[in-house]
Amino acid sequence: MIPDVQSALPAPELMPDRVFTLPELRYPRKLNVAAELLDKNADGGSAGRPAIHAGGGTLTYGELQKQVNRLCHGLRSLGLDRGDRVLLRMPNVPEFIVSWLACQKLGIVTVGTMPMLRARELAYIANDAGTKAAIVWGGLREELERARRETPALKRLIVAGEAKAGDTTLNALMAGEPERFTAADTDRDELAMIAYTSGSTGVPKGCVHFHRDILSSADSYARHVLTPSEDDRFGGHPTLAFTFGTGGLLVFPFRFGASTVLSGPFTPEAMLETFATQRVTVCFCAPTSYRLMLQVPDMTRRFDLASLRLGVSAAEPLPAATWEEWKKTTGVELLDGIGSTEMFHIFISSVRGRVRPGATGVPVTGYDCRVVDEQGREVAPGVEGLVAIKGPTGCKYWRRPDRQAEYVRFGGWNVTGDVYVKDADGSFTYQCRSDDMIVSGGYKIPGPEVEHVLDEHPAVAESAVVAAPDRTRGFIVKAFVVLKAGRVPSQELVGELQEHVKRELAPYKYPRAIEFVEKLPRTETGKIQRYVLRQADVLPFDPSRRP
Ligand code: 3UK
Repeated sequence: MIPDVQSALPAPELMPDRVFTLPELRYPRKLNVAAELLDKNADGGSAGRPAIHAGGGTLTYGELQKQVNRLCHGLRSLGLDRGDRVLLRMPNVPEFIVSWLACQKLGIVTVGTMPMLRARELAYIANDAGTKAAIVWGGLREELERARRETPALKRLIVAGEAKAGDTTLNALMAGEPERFTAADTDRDELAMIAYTSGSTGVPKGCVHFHRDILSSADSYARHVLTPSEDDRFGGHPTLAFTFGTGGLLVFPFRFGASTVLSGPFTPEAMLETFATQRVTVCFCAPTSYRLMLQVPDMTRRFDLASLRLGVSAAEPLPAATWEEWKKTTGVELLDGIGSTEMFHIFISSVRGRVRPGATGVPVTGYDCRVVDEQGREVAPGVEGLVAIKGPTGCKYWRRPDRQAEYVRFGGWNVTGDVYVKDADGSFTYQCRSDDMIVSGGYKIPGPEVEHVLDEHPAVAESAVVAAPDRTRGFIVKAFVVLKAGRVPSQELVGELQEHVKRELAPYKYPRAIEFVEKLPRTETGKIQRYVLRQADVLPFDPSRRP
């Protein structure tokens, strides 16, 4: 392991217990995720089979391998090599996959970033991960360029897609390079990627995944729950930078010699159109997106969904009503699954033919899950508690020993912060989050982060942000705002505050509802009482305070 990397990982006593009892999870000591996902297919008789469908074209495993190998040489010619961190900022385009695989093949650690992130969020991630270079999509360069003023170590930008004169482009790096490259002989527990999660307090945390963690998720969850074949076509909207997407749209299809269908920004019609025309067989979406698709008039008459054999639903709870309506409308079963950035992917999932709508499901083969109290003792069936997980993947925060102990507790168990009930039949039902994280449309929005940005606005004295129930999105972000003396509530000010948040943070974090209040409810010790706000039982703004 690379020295500066070793010190950034949790101390051994804070490491999660990792369990590799399934025979398919016993990997050799030397293991490279790109060799497993790409070379095994391209050199193993599948060179002519499709790997990526995008923009009307198809890239075979053989073609993909050549591009990846050329980029490996190109990246090395820039001095980038094993152990370096490279930031990826791209939408779901083939270049993302080519870059990701080339980095993995070299032993470079990929740091995927959500396309919607703003400069301040990107700067934090680039500095925290110590990224030396970034591969950025031309259309997404602006926020990264703004971030660069604060990221001295980020020396190089490599531009994919539309470029400007003087750019180092991905194409130029690949041009003329040899088409063969032997994967680095990485250790199975060598860093492969750092995935950032917002966490409930608003300071992003990097979750480290080793080469074998990524494959383990494919060989437990995908292998046993999705039972994929070479003929499957995986599709959906999660960004490739989110581990839900990295798994569903890259790792899982390639692990089984299947193909991935990449599509543009999500709209319900565009997603259905992709499912129909690209003959997607397994799709990955958040419940909110399934609900939005169900609202499309004449959905099944306009879009032929006959190819679809199952749909994965994750990132937020899937209500029984959404499951039933999707089944009634399309005939396809949705498989709810809870996963996290820390665990790489899904660890509790519904099982085909045995779905209990409303329940998340049962532990994925290879994972052990239980519901425990604050001391880590298992509670009785039917009793609420924290869900705790052990399996082949686990939480390893990058340079965050303080937060590590919150996730990995009770002797190596991963504790996600979700409250669950385990029923007598062994199925797990989600109840709520145990912290201030707001889950809206599958996005994770830390209340305190939004408060912090609202409080920077000149009109705001203080604010508190909570989750308010919403029919489509599950929950929305709602802000209670106390204005500074002399400032008056207005619809314009609501718009101004919303714009302010959208400018400073990923736009999905903005408060869709804002209520102006006289003061925030607090405990005697001064803590904001968010449960009071969730019941919206607060003093409204008093107009007599007008200047
Ligand atoms: C919540 C769910 C109820 C839960 C993710 C699949 O969502 C993913 O990762 P994040 O790090 O968030 C993790 C948190 O999201 N959650 C996710 N799925 C469900 N709550 N039912 C669900 N089915 O609070 C969890 O702790 O953004 C999901 C695969 C990979 C992922 N990274």
